[in-house]
Order: sequence, then C-alpha cells, then structure tokens
Amino acid sequence: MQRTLVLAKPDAVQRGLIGEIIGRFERKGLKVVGLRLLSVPRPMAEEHYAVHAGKHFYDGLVEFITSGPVAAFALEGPDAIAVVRKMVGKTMPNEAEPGTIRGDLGISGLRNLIHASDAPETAEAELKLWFGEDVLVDYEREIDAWIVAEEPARA
Ligand code: FUP
Repeated sequence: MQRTLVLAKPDAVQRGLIGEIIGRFERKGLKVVGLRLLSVPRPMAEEHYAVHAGKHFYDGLVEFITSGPVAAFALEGPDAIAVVRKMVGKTMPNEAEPGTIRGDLGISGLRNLIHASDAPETAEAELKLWFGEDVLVDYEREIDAWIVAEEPARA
C-alpha cells in the first residue's frame, strides 16, 4: 500500500473544483487519509518547490502556490503514486489527455490545478512537509474488500 500527496492548487480552489478533484480520487477507490486547507507560507512553498530552484519558472511557481488557499489531500491505495499521476495527466494542461484532471479541467500553463508526488521518496518528504508527523489517519474501510484485490501467491 502506498501513500501520496495531492494538492488542489489555488486555481482549483478559486474555481470551486476541490470536490470534483477529490471526488475523482475517491471514486477511483483511493482512501483519503489526510485533508487540509491552508494558505501556504512562502518558506513552505520554497521547500516544496526546492527541486525547481533556479529554473526560469521557479519564481512564478512560488508566487502562484502562495496566491490563495491550497487544499492538500493524502491518499492511500495500491500503487497510489503512479495511479494518481496518471489521473492527473501531463504537466501542461493543453497537452494533457482528455480523461485526466488537467486534460478535462485545465487549458493553460501554470494553471494546471493540481500537484501530485512523483516517487516514493518525494511522497514521503511531501507528506511530512504538508501534514507533519503522525497526522495521517489509519482506518479500515469495509468496502476495500470490493476494491483491493489480494495478489495471488506466486508458485
Ligand atoms: P508535475 O509533476 O506534472 O506537476 O510537473 P513538475 O513537477 O515538472 O513541475 C512543477 C510545476 O512547474 C508545474 F506545475 C508547472 C511548472 N512548470 C513550468 O511552468 N514549466 C516547466 O517547464 C516545467 C514545470
């Protein structure tokens, strides 16, 4: 089981798309294990985007993510990181396939609505940054018996 961080960025919050976005992940079968709405302090934005520091679009990124409230979700499920990335779509909404969140709801550059962790190491670091320690919720869902199949044992 994997956990991953998803952010509905300020454009998604302003456009009233929090429910649409989290609803897609819920319908997919992912379990919500953390939820938070916050105004992002600049140092936190800088840490989140540290990997892009120095790039020509870095200042714009920090500016944008601090421009209004952000909704953060921690999602859990089998292969959650890759599954969520696939649902999010390509970085640029004009290139993202229909059926993906960016492909269906976005059209231009930095207004790409959403962030999702791209690897286990980044997911771990980002969940810590956005939720801190011991905040995510462990719980069982009975419906998981109908969603999550056990891998058959290999001979
Ligand atoms: P993604 O993982 O799809 O969110 O994309 P990246 O982590 O590569 O980029 C993070 C953000 O930087 C994107 F939301 C958009 C912005 N970006 C640009 O504006 N120009 C680029 O060339 C690459 C990324």
